Amino acid sequence: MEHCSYIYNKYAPKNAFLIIFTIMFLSNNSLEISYADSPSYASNVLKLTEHDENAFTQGLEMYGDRLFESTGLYGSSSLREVNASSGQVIRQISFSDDIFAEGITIINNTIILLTWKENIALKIDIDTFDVIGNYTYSGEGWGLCNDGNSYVMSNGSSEISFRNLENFDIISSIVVIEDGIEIPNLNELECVGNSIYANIWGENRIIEINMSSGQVEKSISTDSLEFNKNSSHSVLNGIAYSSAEDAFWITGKYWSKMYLTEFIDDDLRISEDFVIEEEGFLTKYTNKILSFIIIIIIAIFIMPGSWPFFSLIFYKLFKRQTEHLGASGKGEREDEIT
Ligand SMILES: [Ca+2]
Repeated sequence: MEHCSYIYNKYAPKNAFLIIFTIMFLSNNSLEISYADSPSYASNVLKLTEHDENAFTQGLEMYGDRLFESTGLYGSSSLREVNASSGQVIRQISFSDDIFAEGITIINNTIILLTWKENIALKIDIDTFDVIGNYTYSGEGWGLCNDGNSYVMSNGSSEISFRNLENFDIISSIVVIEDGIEIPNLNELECVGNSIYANIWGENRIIEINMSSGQVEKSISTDSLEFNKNSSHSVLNGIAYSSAEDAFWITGKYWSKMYLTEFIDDDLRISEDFVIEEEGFLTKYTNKILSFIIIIIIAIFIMPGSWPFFSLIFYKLFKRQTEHLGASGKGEREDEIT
């Protein structure tokens, strides 16, 4: 007993190190995949169409079966009507060089177009594209949608404001929170039911926000959609809900394609991504099984009294083998004599 106790104390720090190392090794895969608690969704492409890859897309919205897009930058800001089937621009107007167009929304046959730092929202007739009025506001303008009762606007922060349809005054606002953390850089918006969909500047994902609480209810990856790799400005920025297809048109700045997508639970995804995910799954569990075997072996070898036990086993096996060889050798010799 005293001998066993000595062995145990001698190897205790080493045992602790091995156990900690093994636990870290085992938990490595889990750390890689659990980056957020929001339910994770993926973009499943239903169809795709062409998109003007010179368009610095800032706003995208459907009105019935018609698709409208705004593009930004000083000197090249525009408003377009786009054929959703072909991606061709049906008609467009350009704005003066001092206007940097941002998000758009449409209500009562009027398009409302935000500007970045000009503190003005233009009211534009949907059929003639004539500017018929404007609103003024303070701060920057980024994304815009409406829920039928108010305008819903982002300004690049984590705050979304609800504005009066008559005069654009702020009625209320929410702060967007995901897993207890404020989410800044909210950009293009889309209002659907009681949810606001927003893409986040510089990120390949869309979040679904509870319109009342500001809580993020879904995080939808757009990693499977192809952006323009030739431009560092080619970021996701365009969400337009198509009620006829119950799906979302998605595009971005300088993207050459526009994608009609549905958002589906990651676990139910059936696509090429699913196969890749499955391979990752198998790899993950193969590693865990190997880790488990290693920890069992380590546990056996560091267990107090294991060495005398194994010595006894090896001795018995050796003795048995020697006896067996001796017996078979005698038989062979007897066969030779015969
Ligand atoms: Ca939109």
